[in-house]
Amino acid sequence: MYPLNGAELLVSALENEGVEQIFGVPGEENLAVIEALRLSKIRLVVTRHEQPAAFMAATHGRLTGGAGVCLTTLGPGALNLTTGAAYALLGAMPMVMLTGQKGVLSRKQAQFQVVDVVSAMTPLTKMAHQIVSPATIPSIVREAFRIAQQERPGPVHLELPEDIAAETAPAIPLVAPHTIEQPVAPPSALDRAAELILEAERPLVMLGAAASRPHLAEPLSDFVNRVQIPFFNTQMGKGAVAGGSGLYMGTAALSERDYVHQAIDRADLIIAIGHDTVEKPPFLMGAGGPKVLHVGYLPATVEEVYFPNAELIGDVGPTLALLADRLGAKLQNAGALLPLRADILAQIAERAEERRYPLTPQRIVHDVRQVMPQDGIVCLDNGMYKIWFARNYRTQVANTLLLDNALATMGAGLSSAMMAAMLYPSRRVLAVCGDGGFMMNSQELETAARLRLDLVVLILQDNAYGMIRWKQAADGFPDFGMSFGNPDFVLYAKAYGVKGSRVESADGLAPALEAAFAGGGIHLVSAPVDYSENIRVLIDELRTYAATSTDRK
Ligand SMILES: Cc1ncc(C[n+]2csc(CCOP(=O)(O)OP(=O)(O)O)c2C)c(N)n1
Ligand SMILES: [Mg+2]
Repeated sequence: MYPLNGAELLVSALENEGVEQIFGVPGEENLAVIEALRLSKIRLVVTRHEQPAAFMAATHGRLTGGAGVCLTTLGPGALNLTTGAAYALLGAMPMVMLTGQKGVLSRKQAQFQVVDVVSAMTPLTKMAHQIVSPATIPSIVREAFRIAQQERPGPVHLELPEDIAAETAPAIPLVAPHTIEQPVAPPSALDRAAELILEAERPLVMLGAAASRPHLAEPLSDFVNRVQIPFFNTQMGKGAVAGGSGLYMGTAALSERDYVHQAIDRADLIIAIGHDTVEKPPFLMGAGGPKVLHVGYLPATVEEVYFPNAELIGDVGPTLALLADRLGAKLQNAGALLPLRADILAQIAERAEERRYPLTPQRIVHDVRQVMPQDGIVCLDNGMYKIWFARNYRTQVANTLLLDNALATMGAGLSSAMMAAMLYPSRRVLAVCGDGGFMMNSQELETAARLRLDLVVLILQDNAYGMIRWKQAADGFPDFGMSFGNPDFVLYAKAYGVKGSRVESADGLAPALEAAFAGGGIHLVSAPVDYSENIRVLIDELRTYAATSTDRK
């Protein structure tokens, strides 16, 4: 084996971490790493822009808990990772980003393409570090993965200058990873939390973003089923407990005044499990509202709209099991808010089967649910439909509705779906994108086709930045600056050598999706959407409901 150069040592350290694939774009400064990858067990997946490489790596981290890896050259390539870094940082997704750099020991090309990438990455990562000697590679790579993967997970950046990549490395052993168990909450905190819950007359569980960590699905479901307290979730906490369970009260896609807030406003205690305030607030904490018990791996961040009254900090799964032991049969009021459930869910389900063309968002969500099996994965880009999916789509299995309510960037939907399709080739995977967000990274259709993925992409066409048009109207501004034209998506698909079809009637969406999945490969389905429902339901109807609901309190 020895002697290895810096690039080869880096790649063997990545193999040592169990890395199976790396997403990225080549450049002169990472050629040695690419050569080392060619000779390794790791697969190099070339993408058509660096941003989607980061989105894919981050989604690998999100779905598996193991850091995904992306690779770029220096300067322009590295800077194209910044949005992906922010996506992983806010979304708590473990990722390791590797970038090249000109030599540090001599600079034969002076400042050509040189920018201070480590400084640019510092505020966007948990750690950003330049490797200055091959001898440090085994420990720094282990450290990078440890930091990326441990709570709160996120991105790490390592820069490998080309001269260090080429330098002969000393024979330094790699550092073997090992399992680390997190501590559980101490008995005093568990007693206090149990007391709060037992005193509550109308308790409600909230599942936040951290509840979707891949290993938490079982312990969370156990906890909710043992204590029988009804629950709602934030957008990113969706699916953490089977949504079909009789305790599901809804998803807080808006911060206030939605139907689910009937339960939230009446609760006197919210047990917020894994809430991460990177999400748009699921409710606005304030004087006179419910008390909040924060349960998490880390203490709560204190915000104007979130300042818990008590905290239970530790490994969430085992901590919740200990909490449930303490509650046992003593819990009298667990189901106090359950009578509200039927009404909330009925309001949400309204108009789900309406035959209107262009299609209503409610009908789109309904029809997608029809064609997706329980374990099928829907990956959203960012646009108006995200609110409708978060609110109306019911999940039975953890991490089957992937959305970004943290950075909320456009352009990540297709990449996240590609990663899901790579990880779970036997499950149906659907990307849902607006016509704006899809076109931000649509070039990755070529990557998806090259990878021979099975993937359906639903494009919702309103020829506009629909979500901002909705906000603009809601704020009383005239309609301006929101519209654009589109390519013919069926022809566009064809140009990439993938299939495409158009939905042309109210009843056409479900069969089009069904046929697309049945046909296999990549299939683009474009459907026109009628967004007049945005104002009708999410503004007018909810305003009327809020005005009358004070009487019902
Ligand atoms: C990269 C990025 N740019 C701008 C925004 C602001 N933004 C949020 S939603 C949205 C409109 C999305 O349009 P589209 O993808 O067509 O979805 P629609 O709302 O029309 O369904 C915009 C511009 C954003 N979130 N991310
Ligand atoms: Mg649009």
